[in-house]
Amino acid sequence: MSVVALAGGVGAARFLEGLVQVMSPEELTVIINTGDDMANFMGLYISPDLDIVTYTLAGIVDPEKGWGIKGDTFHCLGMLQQLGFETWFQLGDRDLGTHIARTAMMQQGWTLSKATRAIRQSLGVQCRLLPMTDQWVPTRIVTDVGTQHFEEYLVKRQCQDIVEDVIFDGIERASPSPGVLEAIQQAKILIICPSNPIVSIGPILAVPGIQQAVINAKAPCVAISPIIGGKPVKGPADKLMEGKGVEVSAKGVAELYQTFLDVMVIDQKDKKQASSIEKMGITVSVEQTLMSNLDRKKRLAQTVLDAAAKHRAKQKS
Ligand code: FO1
Repeated sequence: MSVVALAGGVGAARFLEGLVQVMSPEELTVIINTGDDMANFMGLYISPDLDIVTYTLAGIVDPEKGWGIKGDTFHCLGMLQQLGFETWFQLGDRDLGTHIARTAMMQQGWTLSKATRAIRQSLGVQCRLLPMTDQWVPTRIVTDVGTQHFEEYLVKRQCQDIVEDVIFDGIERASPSPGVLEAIQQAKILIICPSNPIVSIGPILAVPGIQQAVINAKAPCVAISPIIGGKPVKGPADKLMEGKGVEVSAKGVAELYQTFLDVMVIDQKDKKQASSIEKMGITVSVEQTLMSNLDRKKRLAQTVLDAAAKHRAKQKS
């Protein structure tokens, strides 16, 4: 039963942690956002969402932050600070090992896809992790104080600036990385993880060919709303949705996905939005979507698989 999930960072990774407990990981392909990537951060190629998903599924992610490596030290960063380098992006010593390895592989001519596969295999992650594209397509946030890389907006400036627009720089020249379109076409279930719809799922769908593949896919497509009670569980999804003129609600997310979405899993807090989402032709499943522990993650994942199976059975009847 091949399952394909579109994923961004922390929220998606937490959901995937439950998913790989309720299905065999070898049958799971995760297509991951690379719009957060920094191609030359102190000489390193940094890919935050690839690492968040890889570390989480490898069981080594820092559980509180949701990124970086549990128990990591920051001696290298301390020295860089002493040498006058900017250290707003907290790269731990073990985490730096990954960035150095990936940068070295890519300098030897490996694609991001090939480097990602080598890293996840070394860390014992059994499911397939595919960057959305092998080209660098940085997400840039247009704000009232100028245009900045997404990580600068999020981490360096702590989301203090007003979002006027979001640009996926160079995305029109990008192509899906090897295996992405085939995985979507052959999938039995497509899952849109609970990630920021604008800067995590948005870039993936903006890579030429991917959104159309999702629309054309035979598989039922199920999304979990990343917005609960009008607020994101974590991160700036509200600020980015407002910046793009999208209602900050489960319904607003459903509108962004309505060209391909079959089922939307929303939280009990948002059950009154079910009817307006159903009017878009999307089946709604009202659940406990806050993933506060592994058991909740597993149950949510099972709910998603069951909802997809139910939708497919309905399609056949
Ligand atoms: N997020 C922060 O808020 N502060 C950081 O210093 C930080 C460092 C960092 C290092 C590696 C990595 O893979 C992710 C990191 N993140 C950090 C998370 C990242 O900024 C975002 O959470 C993702 O890019 C969005 O999904």
